[in-house]
Amino acid sequence: MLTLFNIDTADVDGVSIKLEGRKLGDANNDGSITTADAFLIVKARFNQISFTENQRFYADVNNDGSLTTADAFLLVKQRFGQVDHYYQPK
Ligand SMILES: [Ca+2]
Ligand SMILES: [Ca+2]
Repeated sequence: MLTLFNIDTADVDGVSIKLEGRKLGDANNDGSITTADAFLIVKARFNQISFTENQRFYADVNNDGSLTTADAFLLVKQRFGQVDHYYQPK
């Protein structure tokens, strides 16, 4: 919950809130989806690196609960415009 104090509501004629979260697939949390994220996913898949739970969440782009090469492949498809940023076919 967000609470704002000491605001004179007489001076407010509108409220706009924009929330921007981390992009799904942004495994390295650099703000963009790149092949570097796909590479990290593959490395995590084959236990060459370990992901935090948060990284696992953002790397599981097909939302099946596990990290596989399918996540990396889907991310590459998104990167090259074959699926949209929701990882749905265009
Ligand atoms: Ca990234
Ligand atoms: Ca997955």
